[in-house]
Amino acid sequence: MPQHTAPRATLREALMANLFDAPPEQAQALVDTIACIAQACAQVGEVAARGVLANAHGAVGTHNIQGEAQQKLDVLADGFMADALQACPHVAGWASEEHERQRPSAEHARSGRYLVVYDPLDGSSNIEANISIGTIFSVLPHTYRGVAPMDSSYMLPGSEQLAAGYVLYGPATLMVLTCKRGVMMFTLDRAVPAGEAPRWVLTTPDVKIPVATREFAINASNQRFWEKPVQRYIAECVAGESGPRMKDFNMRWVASMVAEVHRIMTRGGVFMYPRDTREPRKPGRLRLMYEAAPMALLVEQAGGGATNGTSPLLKLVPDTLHQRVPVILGSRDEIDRIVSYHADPHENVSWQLFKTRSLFVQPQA
Ligand code: AFP
Repeated sequence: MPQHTAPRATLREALMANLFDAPPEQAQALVDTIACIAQACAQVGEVAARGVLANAHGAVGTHNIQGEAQQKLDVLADGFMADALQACPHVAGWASEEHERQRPSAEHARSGRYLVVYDPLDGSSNIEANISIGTIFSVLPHTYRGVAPMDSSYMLPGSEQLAAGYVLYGPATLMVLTCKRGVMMFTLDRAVPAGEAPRWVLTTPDVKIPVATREFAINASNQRFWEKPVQRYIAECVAGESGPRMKDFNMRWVASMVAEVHRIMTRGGVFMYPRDTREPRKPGRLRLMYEAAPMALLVEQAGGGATNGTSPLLKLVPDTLHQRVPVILGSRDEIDRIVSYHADPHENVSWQLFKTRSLFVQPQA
């Protein structure tokens, strides 16, 4: 990669340029809000990078609304986000994976123009294994400005998001962001003069997801619970050249959605956490408002697709803050194919690849 010489744009500079067509006051308010979130994520990155040295590993002994054991870093990250949003004059309220209900701002509940929804620490099960983890956020309009927000104020389809992003705490700390004018990628630059805060600089101005791919990500241990269209799609990928796809595919699974989506943003691919038959009343594992919807907006803005199998994720209207949905997203060609398989669920999958070559060898009768 050629050496970059021109000074890189800062987060604020890049966002103001990106929002060139928005009314200046609105643009400034959105930039200020994203800058607040970015600063909180830089703090999370500092603690995550220090790990046990910052006493950031281990569980705190409590469980969140989902019944998941809360990790120290979950709670720390949630605290950094809440403090930053509380201090932001444009934010009326926020909702987090770690709290059952939304929380109105102490000062700006009526005047704030935005609501923020976030997963403070995605991939908690990977913290102690030092595998990439992340923060996911979504900025919604506070439709009933002048009235303090309630949980119902957040029940907007993903298409109503004004901005969405994730921060990946990996070898580098990266932020991938959209304000519905394409997708930008920033890198946290810690090489700053002593006493100065690390700064986000623009490193990829226009992220595009390749339309074709040979890479899929799914938790294969759940295969027996998948529905027919997903069984068929994965079986055909695994069959590779000797199957109907006539090309080989590779598989990945990190168990951190942020890391999976980031890989797709950089080189294409498909990520699937589909509906399965384990708990018919639970349509999926991932949460609509702070996992599926923000990732769907990013992926669609980068030229990819995002669906629950039968409907674009951005069209889904939430009923509750912690609602779960099936998630299938990534390179456009594959998403269109998977949607077509769902549109024809009776398509016989008699082409039993399992008998030929696969991880999923059927037990002999
Ligand atoms: P945690 O934050 O509880 O680790 O869950 C991560 C996640 O929500 C998402 O990031 C992964 O894609 C998915 O769950 C991993 O699920 P499996 O544990 O079934 O692999």
